[in-house]
Amino acid sequence: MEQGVLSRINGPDDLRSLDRSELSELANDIRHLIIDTVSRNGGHLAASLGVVELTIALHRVFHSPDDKIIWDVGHQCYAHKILTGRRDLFPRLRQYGGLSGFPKRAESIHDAFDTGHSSTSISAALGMCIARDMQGKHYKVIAVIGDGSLTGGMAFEAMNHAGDLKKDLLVILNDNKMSISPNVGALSTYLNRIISGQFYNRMKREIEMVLRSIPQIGTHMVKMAGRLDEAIKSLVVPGIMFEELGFKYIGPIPGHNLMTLIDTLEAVKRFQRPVVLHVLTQKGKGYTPAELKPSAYHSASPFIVESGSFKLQKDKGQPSYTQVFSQTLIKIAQQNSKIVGITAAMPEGTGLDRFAQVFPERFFDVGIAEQHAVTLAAGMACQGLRPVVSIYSTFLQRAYDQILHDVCLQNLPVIFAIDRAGLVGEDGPTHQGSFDLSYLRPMPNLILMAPKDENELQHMLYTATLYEGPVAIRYPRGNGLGVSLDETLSLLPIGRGEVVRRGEDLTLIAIGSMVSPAFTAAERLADEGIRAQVINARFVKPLDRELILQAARRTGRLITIEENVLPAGFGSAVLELLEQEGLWSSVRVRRCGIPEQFMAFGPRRALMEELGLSETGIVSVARQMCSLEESAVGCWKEPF
Ligand SMILES: Cc1ncc(C[n+]2csc(CCOP(=O)(O)OP(=O)(O)O)c2C)c(N)n1
Repeated sequence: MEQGVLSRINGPDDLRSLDRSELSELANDIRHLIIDTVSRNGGHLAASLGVVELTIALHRVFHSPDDKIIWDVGHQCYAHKILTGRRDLFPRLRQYGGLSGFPKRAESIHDAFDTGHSSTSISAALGMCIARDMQGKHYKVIAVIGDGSLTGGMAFEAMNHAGDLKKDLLVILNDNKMSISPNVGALSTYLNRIISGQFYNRMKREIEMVLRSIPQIGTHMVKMAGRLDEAIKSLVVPGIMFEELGFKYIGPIPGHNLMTLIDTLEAVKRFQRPVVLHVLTQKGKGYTPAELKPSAYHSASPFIVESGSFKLQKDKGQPSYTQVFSQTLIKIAQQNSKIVGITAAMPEGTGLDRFAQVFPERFFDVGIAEQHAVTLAAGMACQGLRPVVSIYSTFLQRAYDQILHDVCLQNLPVIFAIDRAGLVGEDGPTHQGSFDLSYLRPMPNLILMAPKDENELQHMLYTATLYEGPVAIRYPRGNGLGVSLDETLSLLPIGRGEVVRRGEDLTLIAIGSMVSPAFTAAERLADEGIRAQVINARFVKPLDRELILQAARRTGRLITIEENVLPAGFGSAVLELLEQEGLWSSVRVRRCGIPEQFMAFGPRRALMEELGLSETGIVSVARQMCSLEESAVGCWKEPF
């Protein structure tokens, strides 16, 4: 691909040697490379296109890697990667073994901090400022945070602390009015008022009203207000909220004007105190389809550049788990007026956008605030509502204590619909949903289940809405199996699994997404003369003790299969059960799952194959288990 000015940039130093007049050409080249690559590999297009000029300006004015630039969430870091020596690797963005879609310290010295989950940048930046000052060093630290990510509580916790410590810290508020969907909440309204100048006008009106209400002298004072105008202006600076938190507020400035950005950053660089620079950008800037539909191009699948149409039509073929969750919830909510839906800034991703269309008054988007979402649900449940909180597995990690302390401890009927559980693929280790069974399993009172297909998901959701306590249902990213969906929803007995295939030689006990490959594996094993029983466990807690113990006693060999890390996961629960029943030495157990490691990025199918979480992998473990035993080589019992 022809790269023009960009072909001369092998690192940030080269950028500083460019003539100012060449910078907008550079911005064009970067945009082309980003659009071309994401159209083929998929990725976070809209956010990255929105900060091309800001990134150029930052690297022109500051000196990475000495100065530290921390990208909140990190999904907007593509231009940063291109400018910091990774231009030629960029076509392998998000490819197995290629460049990560997020900042990675292990990938480059210019990536100051690993990000992926939102609202962490100011805390990390402040930590670096403290370290810098303690070590007597003099570099600059810059956190770039979006208006969406600023809705996360952690960002405020960090600002509260930073304003107090008065460190030399620059926070760039990249305000494009969007989270993934349009940003929500009072803070977003406040930022909009700053942008439109309404904030100052409203404050001025309110001050005038107060003056007028003062008997006799008030009207006279209002007449003098012209003279007071300047005084009022300085009282109600647009970023008063940031000023009150101890930051100097500068802005808002236009975020696609390179000269303004560079000049402002040069000026701001001289401050040695906490500063918020408010920069206005447009999501998707420079690619019309993304400008028009920023949400659709937030995390884009591959598309055709000329038309903007996506190569994989998301709505074709069998419905996704998310769609089935969404339509089932609407169906249930039509009968049950207590149901409310809660999302933390992911209405489209979780499918709750459709619920919001049908029940706008029963839908709550709380912003990127998973902790608040969960405790909000707890409060609602206390007062008789039946909240369904839908959050991706990886982001629910944020709300651990809220699930434990605010929901489970009080045994409140909150339903957690955990989407993207298991491996998610190209977004990589920050986004893999591989820990939820382990982090939820120890929580008393919680019912934890995973459906074998999209039809069972319907019944699980229905069952959860009738249960008088907390329930979590985890289901994977992507399409269901294409099974038919029962018209009538039925109540599943809590803690009961099912035998989906009979066999005498060994038992495959699978949970959720692993039931289908376990079943196919058993069919293949039958061709080789190995008779495998297959159990769909349905519940991780409570376990179907009776069914599992029966299988253990009858076949003497168990293989547990889960799309979750092995420590503290489903297989561990089965081992604990065997230990409790004194069976651990007489039953041979092999656990299949994700090892205790952060899974790299790559196509989900390839990652699953690599881990042996596929029909072929299961067949080979079963074969080994049987043949090794026959030759008396060893025992497949996993050590505790
Ligand atoms: C804790 C957490 N929850 C949810 C997400 C999913 N997510 C990724 S980007 C994003 C929106 C971020 O909005 P903003 O900070 O304004 O950045 P923009 O994409 O608009 O540039 C969300 C909700 C996340 N990364 N982390």
